[in-house]
Amino acid sequence: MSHLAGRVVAVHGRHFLVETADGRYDCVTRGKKGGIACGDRVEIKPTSADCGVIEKNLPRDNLLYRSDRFHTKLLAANVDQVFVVTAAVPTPDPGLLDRCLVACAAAGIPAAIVVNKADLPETAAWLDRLLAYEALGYPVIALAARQDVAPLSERLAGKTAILVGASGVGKSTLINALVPAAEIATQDISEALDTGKHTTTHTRLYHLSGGGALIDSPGMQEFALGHLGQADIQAAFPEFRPLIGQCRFYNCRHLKEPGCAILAAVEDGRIARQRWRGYEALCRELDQAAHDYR
Ligand SMILES: Nc1nc2c(ncn2[C@@H]2O[C@H](COP(=O)(O)OP(=O)(O)OP(=O)(O)O)[C@@H](O)[C@H]2O)c(=O)[nH]1
Ligand SMILES: [Mg+2]
Ligand SMILES: [Zn+2]
Repeated sequence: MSHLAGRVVAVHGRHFLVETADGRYDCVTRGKKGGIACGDRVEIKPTSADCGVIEKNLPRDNLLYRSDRFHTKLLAANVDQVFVVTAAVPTPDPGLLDRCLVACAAAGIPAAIVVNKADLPETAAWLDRLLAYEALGYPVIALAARQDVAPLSERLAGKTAILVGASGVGKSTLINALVPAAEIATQDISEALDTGKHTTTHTRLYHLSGGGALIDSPGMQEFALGHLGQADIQAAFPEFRPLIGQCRFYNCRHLKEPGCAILAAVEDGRIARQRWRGYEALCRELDQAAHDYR
């Protein structure tokens, strides 16, 4: 059989579900290739009616991933839009949100913030905190997955988008509402059955009836960004941009240097201290990695 072009729609360990014009194939890679993500475009060689081998990974437009010193975790490839899903309950972690946004900037993928569970009274205070993000240029979309997903669906047409965020914010519930055929198990059902949480464990792409695709991803607690350099980190903070070049030292890292324009802005409140702390933490991790490497 000749080769078929397809797209990876699910990753299960070393198995990749690949969608082609000729149907879906459960594929493995030849040898120790690895490095294949949900959303990747590939060429496969079918070995039976529904199994195959990935022969070639086609060039990517982009790749969203996490990495620490030991592991690289590919989230998805060829994504047009990232929605960082948050909710006021369970208590949100602004540091995680910042890291998600940094990862998107580094991958060159537009990011928007979704606030799910708008039906909960705690949401108002969380939306207040997110006004600062709106001012930075990130769209903030508030909705309740169980009531009305129109505010999100109108932003999806024709695109490949991914939902990322902490566990329990409602990513899978949103996808079930947007893609009725998805039928992903969410936490509610399992709570009733008392069989533990129905947390998502695999990344998976679902097609939208109006064209486009939406990727569900497992909830994350942390977002390590070991692959980023100083320039990537700095460029991912839009509020720094107008001040770059105004520090006393041309190679200022904005950590504790005298005459730093960014530290001055943190001091007088033009830049949120919490955001700068996130920047500082990323710089420290970078230094630590360089130190360990020596
Ligand atoms: N009140 C309220 N609860 C919601 C809403 N959307 C989802 N939930 C609940 O939030 C819980 C978690 O939903 P999931 O969709 O499983 O969350 P998830 O983000 O996919 O979680 P992981 O797969 O672990 O990453 C479930 O009990 C949902 O019923 C909403 O709009 N309002
Ligand atoms: Mg889920
Ligand atoms: Zn500086």
